Amino acid sequence: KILITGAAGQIGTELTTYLQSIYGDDQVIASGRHEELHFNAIYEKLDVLNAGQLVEVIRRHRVDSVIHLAAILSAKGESDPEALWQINMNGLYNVLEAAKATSVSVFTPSSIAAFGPETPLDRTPQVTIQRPRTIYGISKVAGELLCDYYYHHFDVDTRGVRFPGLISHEALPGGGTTDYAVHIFYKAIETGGFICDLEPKTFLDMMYMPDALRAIVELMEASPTKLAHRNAYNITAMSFSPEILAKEIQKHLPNFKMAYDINPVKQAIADAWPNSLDDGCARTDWGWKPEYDLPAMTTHMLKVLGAKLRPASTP
Ligand code: VAH
Repeated sequence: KILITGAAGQIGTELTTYLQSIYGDDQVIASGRHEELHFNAIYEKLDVLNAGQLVEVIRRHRVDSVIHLAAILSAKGESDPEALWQINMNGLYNVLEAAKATSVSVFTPSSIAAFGPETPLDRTPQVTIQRPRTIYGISKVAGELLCDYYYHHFDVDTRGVRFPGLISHEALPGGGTTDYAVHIFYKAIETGGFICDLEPKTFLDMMYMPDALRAIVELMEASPTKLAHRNAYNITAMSFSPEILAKEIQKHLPNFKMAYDINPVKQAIADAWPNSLDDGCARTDWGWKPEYDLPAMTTHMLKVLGAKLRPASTP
């Protein structure tokens, strides 16, 4: 059985449903700090800072894999570094200690945020300089190293990927630097315009949520003998800038208007992140291959949200 922490988050919301469709509802235990979930799943109110509760839930449900998603994201972390360190590091430490005690495997995502200004930003290699300057990025590098430590020293089966910005239409992201690439779709349909908080030519790696969910399952199911790396594999699907995304949306909504009001904190973070990742190791070791490019993702996002949201009143 699979335990998901942070199951009400942007990834967790869709991952819960996706894993239920693959393994069956009774094989997936969603968990989070909220009292309840707003969708159908076996649910445990669980604080990842409560180590004893983690072990109890794992034992009671006979969990054998934990997908640890509970975390604070980059931009929100800069406004409260102490809270981020508590959740992102002590939460992960508790999950790894629980895994050591119960022999469960652990998937936890890293991020393109694990790279910094000294990292080669184009075709960023799998193994390279990692000196991020955000507390989020620092927690991601420390998390990668801690997960590798538990693999090498305690034989805990830890695996992870470095996610790029994730685009989805179910749960909104919770305070990331790449959030503009999600909100733009909602605003394009609701108001016909969007005020972007990153500069027009800011290139960032991005991925559509269906590809991200499949990557988690494919890595978790990969034979250990194929994994030259553990924490964490570079993976990407596309790289674009706000102005390129706006042009792609205008192919569907010709009247869509893009404006800019730069958020200096997010811009500084984005400028230190890669423009494009080299995900060759993931492709070679466990057959990673994205299915959604920018046109396909844009078409699908506008189709799903167009059906869900009230379109902009026609002028
Ligand atoms: C963030 N969406 O912006 C997250 C992610 C690669 C970005 O880590 O913080």
